[in-house]
Amino acid sequence: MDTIATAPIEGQVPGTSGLRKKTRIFTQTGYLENFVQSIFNAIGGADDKTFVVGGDGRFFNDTAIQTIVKMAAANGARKLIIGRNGLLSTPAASHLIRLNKTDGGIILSASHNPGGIDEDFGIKFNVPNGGPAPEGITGAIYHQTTVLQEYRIADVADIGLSRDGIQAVGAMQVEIVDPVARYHDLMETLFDFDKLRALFASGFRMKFDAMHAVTGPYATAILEKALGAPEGTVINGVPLPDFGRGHPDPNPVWAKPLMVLMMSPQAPDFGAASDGDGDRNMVVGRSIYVTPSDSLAVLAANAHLAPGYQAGLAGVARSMPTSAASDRVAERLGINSFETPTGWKFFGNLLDEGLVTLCGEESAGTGSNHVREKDGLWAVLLWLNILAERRLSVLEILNDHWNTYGRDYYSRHDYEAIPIEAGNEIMDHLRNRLAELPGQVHGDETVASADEFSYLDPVDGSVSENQGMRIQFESGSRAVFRLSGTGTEGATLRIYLSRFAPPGDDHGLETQQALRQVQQAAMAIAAVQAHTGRTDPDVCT
Ligand code: VG1
Ligand code: CO
Repeated sequence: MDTIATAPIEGQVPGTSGLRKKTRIFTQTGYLENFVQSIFNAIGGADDKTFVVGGDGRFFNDTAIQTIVKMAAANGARKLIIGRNGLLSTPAASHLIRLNKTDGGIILSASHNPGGIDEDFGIKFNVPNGGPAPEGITGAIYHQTTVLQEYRIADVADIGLSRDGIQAVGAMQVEIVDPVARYHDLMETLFDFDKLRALFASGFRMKFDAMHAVTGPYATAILEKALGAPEGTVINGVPLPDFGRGHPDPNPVWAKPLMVLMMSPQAPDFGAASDGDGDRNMVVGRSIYVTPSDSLAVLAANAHLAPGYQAGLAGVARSMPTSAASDRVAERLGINSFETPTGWKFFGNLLDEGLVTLCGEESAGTGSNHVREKDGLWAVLLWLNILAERRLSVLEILNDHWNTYGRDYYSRHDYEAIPIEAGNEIMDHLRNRLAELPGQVHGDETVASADEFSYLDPVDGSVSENQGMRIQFESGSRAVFRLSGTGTEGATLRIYLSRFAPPGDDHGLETQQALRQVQQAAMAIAAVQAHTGRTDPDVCT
């Protein structure tokens, strides 16, 4: 074992979902090592502990895993459970942590950010409940990075990652496992696989775009092999270190070819995509894109049709910028609903306490109490189970939903890579004017209320402040402003827009058209053009 002297490295601050940086930063000597040692230090050492380790297969994944193996051994860990070839989707890692009752896990991913030597890399620590470390722990990890003086690493050869089974690294055991098998078992307990097989046998057709990311093997094993969907149902199914030079973000912009197919006369019945690490999902029907906020609401309203949820739901939680569509369902069902800050770590306590069963975010994340991460393929299977039971098209299901609950028109506008100062100025400027905004008229909108969201966790009493500016208009529309916590270049301003059309209203408007009025008011209030020179967003989802 070697103890290597090091010094704190600036800026190792975990964001919304772990530490994300340019790959070239992560590959600098000591960068990964410092952060991994800081994780171990923050949790009281790794001695005699067991961890799950895996990642989304992006460039540097395997090298990073070899480093983590040597560091875990030198820090006295008892055992590591690693996905074959270093691959584990984020939800599968969460499941393995829970199933094996480990002391946590280390997940290597920058999720929806592109991969490669000139792109992004990331690392995060998950706690024993299988979920992302809460702020108390990420804060402790960051503190460790600022005082670190040494790290421990065993001077041993690389291990083999390609063959399942147990091997020894000094006194530590390493078990290489099939990344898909246990996850597949779990899905079988939640969904009616016979019914899904019958659905595909009856001629139902879908395309699942794995975006050359980690979900390919999971989707192929479950959709094609277990459920009998025709070969070719899963496209871009082989994980690649650079995601085929794509941007593994399942939204209408980055999953464009799938969108084009689904809007064409050749469209199959159902389309779906997932992100780099498999925790996000996009759902699209023939000629209809389902916003993630609507998807959460539809899943909440119909989950009882799947065996795993037939007893009903305890409640539904959504992140604050997500539309209120799921609140309306919870209200009608008479179950709990919660509004949390952005990031899956805030759902953990609610799930652990049994206060909610489903959770979701507007950024294409949906999940349940089966793991403690959002889960892309799970959401797709739940949709399929609902479609198999209801025998309606996606469009019919949405129309029915909107007729019952009303429609929340929704879109997120991202202004990417703006100067960090400009991003901060916009937020400061908004914060300073919150008190004077109510009553102001901007274009056709009048501000009803304005505040900065902060969250009091009802389970552990922790408070998370500065979680975004909310502006509610008298029309019922809403605009929310946040700075992204996952980017690696400058700042990304996210403007979340929504407008409610009650049952009976026109639900057939084009989304951006429906939101134009609130968008113009939002741009004026935040003075986006004055601060950034930008008039249009880079990405609208
Ligand atoms: C984004 C999303 C957020 C999500 C996070 C991690 O964060 O908005 O909803 O939880 O990514 O998702 P931010 O801070 O950039 O807005 V994943 O799939 O990238 O781990
Ligand atoms: Co992800």
